[in-house]
Amino acid sequence: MRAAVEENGVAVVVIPGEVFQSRLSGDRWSSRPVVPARSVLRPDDPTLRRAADILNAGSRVTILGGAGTAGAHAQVMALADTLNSPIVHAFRGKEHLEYDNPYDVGMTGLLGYASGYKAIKEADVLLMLGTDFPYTQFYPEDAAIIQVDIRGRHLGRRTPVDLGMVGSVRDTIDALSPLLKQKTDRTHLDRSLRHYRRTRESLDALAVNDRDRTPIRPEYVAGVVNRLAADDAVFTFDVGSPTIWAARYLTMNGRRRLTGSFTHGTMACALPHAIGAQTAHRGRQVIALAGDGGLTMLFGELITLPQNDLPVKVIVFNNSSLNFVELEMKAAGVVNFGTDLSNPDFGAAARAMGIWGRRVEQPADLEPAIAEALAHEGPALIDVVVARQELTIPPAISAEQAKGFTIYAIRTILAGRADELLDLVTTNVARRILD
Ligand SMILES: Cc1ncc(C[n+]2csc(CCOP(=O)(O)OP(=O)(O)O)c2C)c(N)n1
Ligand SMILES: [Mg+2]
Repeated sequence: MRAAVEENGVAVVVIPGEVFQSRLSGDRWSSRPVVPARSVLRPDDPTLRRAADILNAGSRVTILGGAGTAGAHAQVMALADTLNSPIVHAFRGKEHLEYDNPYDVGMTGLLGYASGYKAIKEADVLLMLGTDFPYTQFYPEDAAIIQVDIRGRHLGRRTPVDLGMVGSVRDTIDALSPLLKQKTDRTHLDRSLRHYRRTRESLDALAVNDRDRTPIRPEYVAGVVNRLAADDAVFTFDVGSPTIWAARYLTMNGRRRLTGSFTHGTMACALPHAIGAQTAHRGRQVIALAGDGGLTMLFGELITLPQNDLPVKVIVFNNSSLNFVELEMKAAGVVNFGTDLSNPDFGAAARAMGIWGRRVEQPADLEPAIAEALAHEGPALIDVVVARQELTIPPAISAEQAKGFTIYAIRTILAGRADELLDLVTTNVARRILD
C-alpha cells in the first residue's frame, strides 16, 4: 500500500483469505498512520540559475505542461505571464491547465491540433513541466529544451534536453521565478493565441447540429454532453475516436475531472474507469464516453451499474465500427477489413439490464435525451448513432481534393509526419478549405 501511494500508479494488493480469519494480538498492532510531511522539491540554486539564463535569453519561450502541473495552476500562469509564453498541454495536462488560462493554445500530439503543434515548433526555448509527452516527432528540432519532472528517470527520455531538473513543478517555479526577467515582447504569444483562436473556431464549428442531418455528428454529441454536464462532473472516455472528442470538446474548470487510459491506450476503459470513479465519489456525476467497440468489449460490466447501484451515465458513440483503427489501417495503406461492428440497440439492451436506456438517431432528440439521462437518479445509457469519421482532423474539403488529401492527411498524421501535414494545412489547401 505504501508503494501504491508513493508510486501514484496502478496497484493490486492481494490478501490471502485466511489472513482475514487470523487474529493479531493487540500488543503487535499499532494504528499510528504514516503521514508524510510536505517536502519542498526543487533543483539547487546553480541549476535554477542556468535555467533562468536560458529562459531570459529566449525570445520565443513555449511551455508544454502535463499531469505534473496538478496543483500548480497559479504558478504556471504567473510563469507564462513573466515569459510571455503560450501554454501547450499534453492530454494529461488538460484538466490541470486548460481552464482560466489566457495563455492556452491547446493540445499538441497525434490527437491535438495545429495551434499546439505550431507554438512548439516556432519556439526557441521549450519548457517542459511535469510531462512525459511521448511523441518524439512533435518536439522542436532546434529549440533549447528545459525539462522539470519529479521523476529523475523521465528526464530526456522523450527528447534530448539541454537542462533536466528534478523537482515538483510548483516548488521549482516558486524558486525559479525571482531569477526571471519580465519579457516585454508578446509577438510569439500573440501569434500563437491568434492561431489557437482560429483553430478553436473551426473545431467548434463542427460541434453543431448539422441541419438535422443524420447520422449525428460525434462532435455535436460531445459538445452537448459538455454543455449539460455538472460543474464537477467526472468524465471518462474510451480509446478510439471518443478520445479525440474528449480532448477537443470537454471543457475543464478545475473542478471537473477527466480520466482515461492515457498511459496504456487500452480500449474499453471508459466504463470501468467510470465504475471506479463513481464508487469513490457516490454523489458526483460520472459520465463515460464510450465507443461501441469499447463498450461491447466489456459489455457484461454494464450489469455492475445496477448491481452496485452506481448512477453512471454512459454515452455510446455508436458508429458501427472500430473507427479509429480504420483510420490507422488507411494510413498504412491497408484496405479496411474486419472493422465493421454489428450492434444491437444498446438502449434496449441497457433497459433489459435495469438501466435507463435510449437510442438516439435524430439530432433533435439528442439534447433532451442527454438532459433526461443526466437528471435520472440511477444509471443511464444513451446509444447515439453517430457518423463514422473519415478524418479526425478538420475540415471538409472539395470533392476533387478529397481523395488525395484525405489519404495524405491520415498517412502523415498517423505515420507521425505531422509537420508535413500541418504545413500543408496552413498553406493554400487549407486556406481554400477554410475560406
Ligand atoms: C485492448 C485494445 N485492443 C485494440 C486496440 C486498438 N484500437 C484502438 S482504438 C480501436 C477501435 C475502437 O473502437 P470503438 O470503441 O468503437 O471507438 P471508435 O474509434 O469506433 O469511435 C482499436 C481496435 C486497443 N487500443 N486496445
Ligand atoms: Mg466505434
